[in-house]
Amino acid sequence: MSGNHTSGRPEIKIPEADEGAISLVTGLVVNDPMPTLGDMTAFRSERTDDYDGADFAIMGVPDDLTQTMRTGQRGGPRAFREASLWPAKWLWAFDHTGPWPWEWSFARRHKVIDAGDVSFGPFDELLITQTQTRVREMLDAGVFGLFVGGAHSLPIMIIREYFYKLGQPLSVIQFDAHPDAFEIDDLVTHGNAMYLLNKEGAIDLERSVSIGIRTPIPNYEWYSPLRKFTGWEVVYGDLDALVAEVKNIVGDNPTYITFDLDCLDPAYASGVADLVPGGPSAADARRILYGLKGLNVVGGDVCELSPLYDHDGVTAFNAAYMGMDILQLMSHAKDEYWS
Ligand SMILES: [Mn+2]
Repeated sequence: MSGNHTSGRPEIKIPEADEGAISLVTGLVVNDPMPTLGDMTAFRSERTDDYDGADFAIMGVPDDLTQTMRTGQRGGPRAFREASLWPAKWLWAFDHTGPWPWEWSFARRHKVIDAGDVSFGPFDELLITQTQTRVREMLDAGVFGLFVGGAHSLPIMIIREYFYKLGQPLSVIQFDAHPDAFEIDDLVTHGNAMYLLNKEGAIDLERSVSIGIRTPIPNYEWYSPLRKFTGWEVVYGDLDALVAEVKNIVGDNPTYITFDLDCLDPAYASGVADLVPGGPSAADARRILYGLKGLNVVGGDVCELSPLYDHDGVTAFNAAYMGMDILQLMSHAKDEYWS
């Protein structure tokens, strides 16, 4: 290298825009780069631990220590963040509408932050204490969360804290192939959330539902009040009637949506721990979620995403869209119930 030739090089002309940048691909003026560019925060939200002024936060819990089937869910939050950049472009693209089929964008209407991941050691119970501590901080700041798993033990730790904070049992809408009702008292596992939360008084089973169940339903007396929609009721049934029944059961109670991705038929979600054919399509699941608009949704999670088994990344994409839909429900509920 010798000499300096910069004096002779042509000027680079940058396209002008009133706001944001111009996408050189679409020609649209957008505030957001293409999904393949930039930092991987959830839905392009700001990565910060500062809850000041925030309405909603997304938090990852990269745990598969509590998983007994196929593992790899510790990679779930990262895969979710990357996939979330695709629906994110629709959150920021237009003023007049939200991402299909929603009327507005939760990200434009409310302040949403990416609160990062819960941190814990590889072998110890810090998973539980650290997760509950961080959820407690979030709720004490007046912020509601979308949580990304991680194994489906996640709702145990989160709904506990919602119960303490709100001071009343929550309604749960559980999307799942499995009841998660094993009577295991002393362990936080991916298979006993409904049992433990009911035992602790944190959920109101008579005002809760499970959707997509297709493994044996235990004959426990405590479990009988819960309305359980089987996989086939979802696949072959009338979804409008299903949605109406769910809304009737839940009413206006503070509601937490826990979405175990194995609720989806394995055709739409290979990247999970325990696959059971006979579940709804991604389209049917999104139709149900959209139908729940108007419920008092205060939080939710998307669990069991294991990138190790996720062919084409389609499970992660579906996880991101289900997560977006849950945040849209929270955005509607915020305006209706919590403003
Ligand atoms: Mn499950």
